Amino acid sequence: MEDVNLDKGGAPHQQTDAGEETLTTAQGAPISDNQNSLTAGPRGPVLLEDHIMREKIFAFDHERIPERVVHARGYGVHGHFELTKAIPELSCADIFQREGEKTPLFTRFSTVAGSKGSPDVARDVRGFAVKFYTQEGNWDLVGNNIPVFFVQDAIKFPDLIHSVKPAPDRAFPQAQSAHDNFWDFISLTPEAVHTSLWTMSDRAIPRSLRFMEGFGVHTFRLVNAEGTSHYVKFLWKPRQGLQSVVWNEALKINGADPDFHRRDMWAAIDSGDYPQWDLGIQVFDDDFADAFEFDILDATKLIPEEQVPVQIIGTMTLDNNVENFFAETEQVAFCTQNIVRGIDFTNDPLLQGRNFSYLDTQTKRLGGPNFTHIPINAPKCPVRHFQQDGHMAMQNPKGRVNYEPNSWGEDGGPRENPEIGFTSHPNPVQGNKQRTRSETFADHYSQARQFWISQTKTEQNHIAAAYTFELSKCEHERIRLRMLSHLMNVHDDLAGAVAKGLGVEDMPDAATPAREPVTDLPASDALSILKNGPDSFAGRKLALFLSDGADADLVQSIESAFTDAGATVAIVAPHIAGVELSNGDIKPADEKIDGGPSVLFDAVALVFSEDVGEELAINKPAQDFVSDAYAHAKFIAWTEAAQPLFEAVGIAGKIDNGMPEISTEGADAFLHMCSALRFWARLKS
Ligand code: HDD
Repeated sequence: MEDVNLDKGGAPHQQTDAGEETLTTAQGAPISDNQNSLTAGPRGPVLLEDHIMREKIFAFDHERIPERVVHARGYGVHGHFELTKAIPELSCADIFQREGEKTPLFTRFSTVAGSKGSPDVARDVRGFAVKFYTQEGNWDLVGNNIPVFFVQDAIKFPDLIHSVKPAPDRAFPQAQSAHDNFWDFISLTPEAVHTSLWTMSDRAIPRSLRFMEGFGVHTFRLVNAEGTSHYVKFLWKPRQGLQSVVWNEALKINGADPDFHRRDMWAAIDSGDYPQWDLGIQVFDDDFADAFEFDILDATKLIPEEQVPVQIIGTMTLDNNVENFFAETEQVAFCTQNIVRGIDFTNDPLLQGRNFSYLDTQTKRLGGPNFTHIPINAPKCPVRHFQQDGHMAMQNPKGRVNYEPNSWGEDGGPRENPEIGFTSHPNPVQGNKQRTRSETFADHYSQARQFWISQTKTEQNHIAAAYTFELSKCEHERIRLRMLSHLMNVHDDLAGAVAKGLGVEDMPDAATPAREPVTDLPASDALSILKNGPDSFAGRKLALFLSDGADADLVQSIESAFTDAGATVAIVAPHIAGVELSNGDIKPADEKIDGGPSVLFDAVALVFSEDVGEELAINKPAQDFVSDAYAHAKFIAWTEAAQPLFEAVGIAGKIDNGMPEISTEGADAFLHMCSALRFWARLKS
């Protein structure tokens, strides 16, 4: 029984599970009453003197800090990087020297356009930012789940972001690119066409943060102890395999569970199913750079893995959820300028601009220059310098010396060290000051076409459908047609499908390319999601939709087949209290049917008893559950009593090879079938 406290004469309050420690003010003074303000008499005014109430409300009023201007919605987790292949011949970075050594890290995933409270499965690029706490300083690899970017020069970034964010007059749409402003900007910025193919692909609606790749995007340098430099691209390859959802599913997930991605990450780590990514590098030299069809400084281009193979040098394991979201995920401050000895920048104009933006934005967001003192941002190696003071300074130099050089000998503090200190790679630079874009950046269509021809037919259909959806949200025909004029330079099939979807009969003239495409590039399998899926159902989630009287042996066999294989099983039932199985056992539910629609799961099994089939057939959430699973090409196992439900949603006559009737012996076969994740053949009919 909870203890209802009425002894203060004020409003009753309940104390459950009272702890031993005394509540205090921020100054450490014990508090006697946390329920009632100080008033003059029992019904009199609140006194200004109430320092306890004022302090509490003051702290509350100041709880929010500005959300990130982009990537506001994010989810961070702790983990470590283990080096599996030392590369001293390429880089003297301390983190790359000793095989088997683990470096702690913090990774934050995010969407770009939406505000902090926006839904997780918006169509958007995902941020993939990793802070490595190396023994020679923090290295931040601030990447995305898409290897290319919309614009080539940082000066265009504010326009790009303004165009995608809610329009300034009406403050909508939130977390969406499907509107005039975005497509107006993109269609007037041909360099963005390639990345727009990626964001119209299923890459932009990942099933889980665990099932997507990460890319450093820019070309960086690796520099070894002798000062020799190689170019490098960094890539993260998920050991879980790639997987995305389909658009109709994404729309429904956002309603059913706006926290779908963060919940999935939290649950995986909480249950000990730690996601892992291999860190890959593509290394190349000036000869390759000179011979490559595109400029390696152009962030709207990638280097196909077939041209420069990916070498795996280590593995990231994410194994620890944050203890406090604000302290860690919100206050973490990534800066592209945070590199370490052995890694260096290139002249990529997007990267150079970013190096200004991140430091600047953190100073604003976190209130001053001392954000490196916040534990999540503080290096885990010695930090010694003469920087001091400022808001919230927590690490000021001790003693009288706060300058350098000085003649105070051992008391003089830290000294510079050319032997181990950071030195910039001395690549020669010469040229007139000018505002210009190199001719070598001007082919905007070749890699977009390469991306298109590298996709499976299913993926191509999704891309064309996504452009059609987004452009159909543009009120102005000129914007729709202008975008179509670019797609005509990418591929006739794409332009034709989008034109058909939009109902365009008179095709516009194709856009005039800034430069004729340099080459007809071959397909690259690495660019497809479906060609790089997992080979098992591990890490995925099955919904086991049960009715009262469901066969207990069958339920048991499905549950153990899937959980033994590293998958999760959620029980969905008409009531949250659960169902009574055929053997009389009560099986509690994880979700009531209308709280657990099939869009939240990777595959579904319907295990009903004879006498409830008709009853479930008229249950609307049950109907949606089945018809969505069918429409989203999911594998559906069923027992005979599900037939009335199939009939009610019009699929009784369409049972296909992705819909096995299931018996106790069939659980393993169903599990095996589910490792293909979706039965795409269904959507072709
Ligand atoms: Fe950015 C945040 C990734 C271009 C300016 N960016 C931010 C985050 C990621 C990226 C993952 C979130 C970090 C976190 O979780 O806290 N940004 C990219 C990538 C880009 C890119 C991969 C292109 C290759 N960004 C870019 C440009 C600019 C910025 C060109 C400015 C000129 N980005 C910012 C920022 C943000 C940011 C305003 C907002 C919040 C923050 O930095 O910490 O500085």
